Amino acid sequence: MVEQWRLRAGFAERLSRMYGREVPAYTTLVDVSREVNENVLRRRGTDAERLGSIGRVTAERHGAIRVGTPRELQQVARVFGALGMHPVGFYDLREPPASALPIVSTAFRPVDEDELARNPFRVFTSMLTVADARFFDDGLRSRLDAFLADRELFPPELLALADRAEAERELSEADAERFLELAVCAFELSADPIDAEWYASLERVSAVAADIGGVRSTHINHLTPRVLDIDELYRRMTGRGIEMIDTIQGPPLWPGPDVLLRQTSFRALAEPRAMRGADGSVRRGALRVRFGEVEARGIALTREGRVLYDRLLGLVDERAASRPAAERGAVARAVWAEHLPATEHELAARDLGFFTYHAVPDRPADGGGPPTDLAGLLDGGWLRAEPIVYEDFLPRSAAGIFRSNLDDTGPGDRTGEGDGEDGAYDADRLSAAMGRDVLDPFALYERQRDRSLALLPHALRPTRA
Ligand code: OOG
Ligand code: NI
Repeated sequence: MVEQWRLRAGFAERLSRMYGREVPAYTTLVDVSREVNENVLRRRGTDAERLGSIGRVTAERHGAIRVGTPRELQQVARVFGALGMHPVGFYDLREPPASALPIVSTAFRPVDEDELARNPFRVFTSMLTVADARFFDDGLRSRLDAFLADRELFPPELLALADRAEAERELSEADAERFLELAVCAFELSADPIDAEWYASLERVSAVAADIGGVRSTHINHLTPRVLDIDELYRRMTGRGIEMIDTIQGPPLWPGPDVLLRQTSFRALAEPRAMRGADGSVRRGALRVRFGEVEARGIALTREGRVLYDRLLGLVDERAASRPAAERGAVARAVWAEHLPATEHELAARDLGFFTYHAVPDRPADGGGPPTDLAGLLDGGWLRAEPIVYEDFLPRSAAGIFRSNLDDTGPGDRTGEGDGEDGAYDADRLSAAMGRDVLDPFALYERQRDRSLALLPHALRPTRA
């Protein structure tokens, strides 16, 4: 039998092979990531593995897909459910700080520590907000509804196998093979001709809308390896002649602890696609829809830490506004140095970052009893804090990735004002639409931290965590 985590690892690996065949620059990205990771490991030794074993990091990928309706989202959730991946987090890319893309998103990923350690594959999954009157007028909306209702992204055989794998948490070798084959196929770029007029009418609203609702299938639009030194990777990719977007998104490079997520990407390449004209004739066109991205992951921030992070981003925007674009990095570093703890220790003591806590067994006895607060326990050497890696995404970076890779014209071309009732979405409505709970990422990190605290000897449990 093939266990769920092996299905997940197998899926990630096959998807990676398919993507590498079709988007050669992705293979370069994976090769360079491996080189950089090996270097970091040589340079920093076991310290390099503080946020995940090198085995995990080397195999680690995330992908992204986009679907059109709650029904399609529900179906893709069954496919990911088979792989032990659950919807975590709600990202509204229509609103600031992301803004003006007609989609809402979640990420499917494993949630248990041991499952993440076995294979952390995750997929950022977006759904078109067809009912949002700010983007789609009544005419376009009803054409979209009809088009989406008529397509089938996932064949019934795939969904039946998925349901079985989810219920039994394993499949026979033969069923696993068939399931993986069908699943990878569902995310491949289709060669079917595209209705040029229909695609263009959606493109006038948003390139994302056209990518989702203009074709009869879905596709993985990028696959992202994880790297331990993203600045070094950026230099090496540029050195190999691959044109990267101009920035690394997320926190700046600075001497303090790495937190959350830093990402960068290379632009989508124009790929040949068959386009069907109004007269039925098919010609060769080209679309830029698949790209490459790479990321470095840091420590997960607590709710309080996250509020601080978002506030600092605002501060950076404010201060950088009157300066040349090239100075943004320096501005960000200065803001960080001013406001963020420079050490992991302080990040833990101020409860800004998530850690698991462990009793220090060989602490020399010095007569005194342990203090009762977390900061005191850490300062006194009673406890050791191990960082919890951030497993999720950042809405602003996500929007940056979308934008830099689609020739989107932005919010200027919204069709109407106001958010009609039917366009409203939050985590609860997305859960209801999907028939599965969208989990709160903070609650998952808290659970992991609290489990470690519960395992501490009674005398060492801080009164407040
Ligand atoms: C998803 C973009 C978001 C990330 O890493 O933030 C994303 C998409 O382009 O569909 O993948
Ligand atoms: Ni991504």
